[in-house]
Amino acid sequence: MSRNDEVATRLEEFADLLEATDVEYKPTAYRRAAENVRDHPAPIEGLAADGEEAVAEIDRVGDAIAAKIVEYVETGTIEELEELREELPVDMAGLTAVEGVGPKTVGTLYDALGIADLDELEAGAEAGEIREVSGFGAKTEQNILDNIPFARESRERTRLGDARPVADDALAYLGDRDDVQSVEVCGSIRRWKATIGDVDVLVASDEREPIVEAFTEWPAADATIEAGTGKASVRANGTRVDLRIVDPDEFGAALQYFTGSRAHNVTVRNRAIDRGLKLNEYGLFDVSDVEEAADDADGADAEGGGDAEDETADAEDATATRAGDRVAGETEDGVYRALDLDPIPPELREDRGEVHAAAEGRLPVLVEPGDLRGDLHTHTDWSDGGFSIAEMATAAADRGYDYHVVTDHATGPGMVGGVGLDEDDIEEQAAAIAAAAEDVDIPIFHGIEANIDADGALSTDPETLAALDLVVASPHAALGQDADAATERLVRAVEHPHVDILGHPTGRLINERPGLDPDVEAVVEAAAANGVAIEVNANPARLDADGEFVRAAVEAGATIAVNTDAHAPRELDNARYGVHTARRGWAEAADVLNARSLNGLRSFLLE
Ligand code: DGT
Ligand code: CA
Ligand code: CA
Ligand code: ZN
Repeated sequence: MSRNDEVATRLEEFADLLEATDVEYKPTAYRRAAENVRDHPAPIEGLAADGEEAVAEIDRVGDAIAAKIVEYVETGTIEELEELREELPVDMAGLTAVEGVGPKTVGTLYDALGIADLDELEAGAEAGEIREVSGFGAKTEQNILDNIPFARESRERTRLGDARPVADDALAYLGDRDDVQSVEVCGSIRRWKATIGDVDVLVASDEREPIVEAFTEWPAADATIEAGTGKASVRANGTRVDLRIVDPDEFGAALQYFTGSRAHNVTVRNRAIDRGLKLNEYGLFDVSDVEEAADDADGADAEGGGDAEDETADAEDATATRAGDRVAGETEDGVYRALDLDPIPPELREDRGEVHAAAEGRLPVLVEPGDLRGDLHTHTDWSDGGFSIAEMATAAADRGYDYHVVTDHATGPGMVGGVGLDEDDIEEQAAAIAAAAEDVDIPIFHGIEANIDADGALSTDPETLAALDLVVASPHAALGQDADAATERLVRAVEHPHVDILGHPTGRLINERPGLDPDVEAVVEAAAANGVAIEVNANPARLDADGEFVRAAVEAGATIAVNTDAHAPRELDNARYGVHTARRGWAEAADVLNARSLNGLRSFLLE
């Protein structure tokens, strides 16, 4: 975290505490100032050293706030903030992570019930105390209770889109070194899970110390959490990054072990045991000739799983865990092959039948980023995008795409501030697209992102939709409705005669709101029956549909569309997050609409 981020976070805390104690206007001023401090190009500590006037040069930062910033940079605290914290000693960030709980609610519940953190909030709701507080009721109380688990998790896990650039940076930094033979990420980030507990990095080398030292000096690292021999952890961009260094001939086994998931590893390890082999982070060993002591440890290993295993591994000395004749371990593929398995792509390693499929030689040939031929859901400055039709389409052509689809927002629920296009705007845009197409090397299709109302109707006229090349229909409002209503809504939208793609089906925002919880089977069956593609929205805040949804869709015979929903040219780069999410759902290129050629896309749209 830069000092600017740190100061901004303090100002935001200030704003929350003021709001909780019912102060008006000031919270907004603090939040605006925080935003501008965070985005300010110059380091705040430099400005603070020049005095309050220099700090007050930042837009929206007045004299009072500038004085507090200087106080913070000089002393590490802000007296007034300390006083507010004493007045309201609560875990503000934790409590406000609960959907529907804002700073005001936190203040009210603290005054009435002394609730200071998530555990106390949960206990208060379970005991029926919250419904008794004026302004609250049984329904609010139940909502709070329902949203607590999501809030807990969102506090602990980082979005893939925030963690992956950090991982890529670590790979480039370590990969540049002569003493590093191989470097790879492992853990959940290699499996491309939507959220990441920590980033795991594995290095193959004969060296230890110089690499650990370099890692703690990695420019992206804000702090060192621990540094040992062959192991270190740092914090970068708010995420923990674990480094392990192993000998080159054990790299494959370590990669397999530390990629997980745990459930996948248990199934693979049991397969090894069935064959008289032993699999651990050092290699795959034939232990048929090794004496009983090692067998015992092995047994505990297999049954214990999870955390117990850490202790087992630590308790055993390194020679014992390497006991037996090594049959594989240098490469990960070699480990799988020695177990009579086809190598299993990391995205599939969730113990959902992939080991069985690998044994039978029927793993899917997963879609790859290079398979995409175009993007079917993008925005321009006609709605809330920041760039023109020609700029977006040119960016698509520059990426090597064969076609581009513009799908600006239509008016409807969830579209605030006149962002969406009405029927007249859409007609006008058709002419603008035709004009832009003259200067761009690839065909531009005219689509729309229509809104799915709470009851499943679309908020744009059927005649207007009929005239368009492509219709993405997405839910944007009423995302808290119950499961049955959500299922009915999405099925009805999919049955609409003009809909081609169901956009971000649940409307979830990762770590922010859970979104709709429909009966996925019903939705994907309707999609397959009506020739509607299920979108994997590649925006890293969404990744919606998720891997499980995709898997259900693929199994039902529905088509998948991997779209970025880009509002700017650089957001077309998010496509990889969508492709890897589709891979988590076992999707092959043949399942993906925009992996098809221009003619393939045309015939799908005409069907
Ligand atoms: P995360 O970080 O919570 O998103 O999830 P992972 O899967 O990255 O988990 P992490 O970082 O705790 O460990 C990375 C991988 O290493 C994990 O997927 C499996 C493996 N692993 C680590 N510790 C153990 C253990 O004690 N037992 C087993 N079986 N595997 C472990
Ligand atoms: Ca991890
Ligand atoms: Ca880890
Ligand atoms: Zn969109």
